[in-house]
Amino acid sequence: MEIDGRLRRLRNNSTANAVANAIKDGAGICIPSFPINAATMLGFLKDLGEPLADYARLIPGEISVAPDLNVVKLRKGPPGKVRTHHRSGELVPHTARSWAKQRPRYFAMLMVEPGWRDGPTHSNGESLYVPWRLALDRMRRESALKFGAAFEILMDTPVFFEADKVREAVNAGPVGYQLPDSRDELDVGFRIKQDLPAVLRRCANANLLADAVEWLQTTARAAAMELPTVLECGDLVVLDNNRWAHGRCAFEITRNHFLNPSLLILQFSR
Ligand SMILES: O=C(O)CCC(=O)C(=O)O
Ligand SMILES: [Fe+2]
Repeated sequence: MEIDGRLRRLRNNSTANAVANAIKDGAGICIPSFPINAATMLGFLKDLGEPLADYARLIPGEISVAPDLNVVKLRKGPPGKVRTHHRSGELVPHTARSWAKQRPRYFAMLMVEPGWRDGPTHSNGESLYVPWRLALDRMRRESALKFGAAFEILMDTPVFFEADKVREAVNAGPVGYQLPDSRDELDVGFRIKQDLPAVLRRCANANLLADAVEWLQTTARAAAMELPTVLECGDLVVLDNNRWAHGRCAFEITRNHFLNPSLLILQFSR
């Protein structure tokens, strides 16, 4: 199992089965030079599972570019319609559909247009990927005692929270959960929204959980920032959405009145 957080690069003629096996092995996958075509992407990924509906469709007033795909970052749309799905600020490590009852097993993203990349490191919208296990291991090394208490809170405290805009049935279990094919005691899943610590601090009696989530997330962030991933056009990333967190560094949104053309499409699969 790769615990250094680096993505394993597979050839672009790899089968979905090869991807599933590598993911089972613990790896996060990157397939370079994948065709920039929504139908090809969905056709390839549907062998991994049934795609969950694009959540843009669950947001009133949002437009959907292709069925089952969620387009992020920025793109000049039709006149008068500029999509700004994500703010330019950093996205700290999180998991997809963390709030939802029906959670995707895999998370995939295809880089279409990376936008400006000539800023200092950590300011070009570089992608961040990290297995939660790597963060847990660092936390345990930092303090076994503190880790024991935090891990118990993460694994045992039931909690529910909502997405910012999407409204769908919510999950009411703990943020950490056992996996049927777990390899060791740190090989568990997490459902964590990027701003979860702040959300929890607004709830009654959730401060200890907020502290534990914050420790996990800041440790994951620090680890991911050591290895920011600069995605090239055509890089297709596929992750186990229980075991791996994803995020993104901040980026410049406009320059001389021009919008950063960066665009990335995502797909979720059960
Ligand atoms: O913008 C990105 O690189 C990632 C976006 C993301 O994490 C999300 O939409 O959930
Ligand atoms: Fe995300």
